[in-house]
Formats: sequence, structure tokens, C-alpha cells
Amino acid sequence: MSTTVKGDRLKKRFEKWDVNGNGRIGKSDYEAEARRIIEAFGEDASSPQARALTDSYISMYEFLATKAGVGADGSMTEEQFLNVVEAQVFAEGDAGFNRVVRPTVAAMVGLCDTDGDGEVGPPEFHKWLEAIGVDPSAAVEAFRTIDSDGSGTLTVDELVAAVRAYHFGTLDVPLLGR
Ligand SMILES: [Ca+2]
Ligand SMILES: [Ca+2]
Repeated sequence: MSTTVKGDRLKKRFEKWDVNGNGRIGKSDYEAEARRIIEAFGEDASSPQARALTDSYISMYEFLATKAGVGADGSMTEEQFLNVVEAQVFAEGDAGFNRVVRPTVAAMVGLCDTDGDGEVGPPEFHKWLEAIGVDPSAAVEAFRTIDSDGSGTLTVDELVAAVRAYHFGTLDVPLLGR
């Protein structure tokens, strides 16, 4: 069952990024996604936080494209994308998520963390969801679910676990865009 959810959620992801509908995604799609999030936060594109997010998206793309065998600057078909994410992220479990997803989650925390405590509090999380285009009415419940130690703030670890939970179908709120 989780395989179906993963596949569906990734396919949705692919279709959203393949803006011109040519059946391929490339580095520019990842850059555009980072830019869109930065704009939604009202962040200056040249700020260290914004650059960290852009860099993390580019690194994530280059890693996956290289592993898919198309080269860091190459583009991937849907099949190549689904296969490489399956092999490099899902099949590797925590290690895969930590290597591929964690730097991007950490960069998102950097953008959100306006009070500078290194974690994401409820108002910061609300803004996160808004910025990626998720209905923030889900924020309160999602926050409680993701805050697994009940500390009242979300750490990078808790958020990486949440991205994983989303792709395995145990959480319905996407954190890196729909
Ligand atoms: Ca904070
Ligand atoms: Ca917590």
C-alpha cells in the first residue's frame, strides 16, 4: 500500500514540476521551485537563507540526476525520476532521506526560523505551509503530529521524519511542496 502512495505522490510531484509538459524535469525546475518558495517567504533572493535553499535544491537535483545516469545538468524522464528516487531515497530508508532531503529541510528551517532558535515554532510552521501552497488550516494538527517529542517546536530531525511519513502515506501534509 505504501508503494502506491509513494508512487502517486511522486508522480504528482513530477507533473507539477514538468511545467511545459514535455515529460522531462531538469535542474531549472528545481531552481524555479526554490525561487518560488523564496518569493513566497518574501525573502531577498540574495540573503544567506535564500541562497542556502537554492543551493540545497540544486544539490538535490544534481545528486539524483547523476545517480540516474543523465549527468548533473541532464534532464530526467518521469520513469528515470521515479526510479532514482526509489533507489536513492526510499530504498535507503533513513540514510537516503538524510542524505537527499535533510539539507533542503534544514534550509527551509533557516528561511522559516524568524526567532532564531534553530527550530520551527507554530507561527513559523504556519508560514512554511503557506509558502509552499498548502492550506494552513491543517497546520495545527500537522504540527502536533510532527512534534513527536511534544516540545512545542519542530527540529530538523522531526521535519525530515515528516517528509518521509508523507511519502510513505502516514502523514497527509507535504512539506516540500505538493
Ligand atoms: Ca524558530
Ligand atoms: Ca519537537
